[in-house]
Amino acid sequence: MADLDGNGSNDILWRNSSTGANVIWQLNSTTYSTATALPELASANWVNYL
Ligand SMILES: [Ca+2]
Repeated sequence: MADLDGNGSNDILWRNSSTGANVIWQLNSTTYSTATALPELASANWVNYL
């Protein structure tokens, strides 16, 4: 996991490898806070290492 928005709590990045869709779950401590959808990447071959 990684703190993607810099608020001090780790966030979870989800990726759908078949559609290229990306979603961030922002966590407040260990509690789900906000889901943020990111623009889809054209290629489903991208991989993240977070
Ligand atoms: Ca965060």
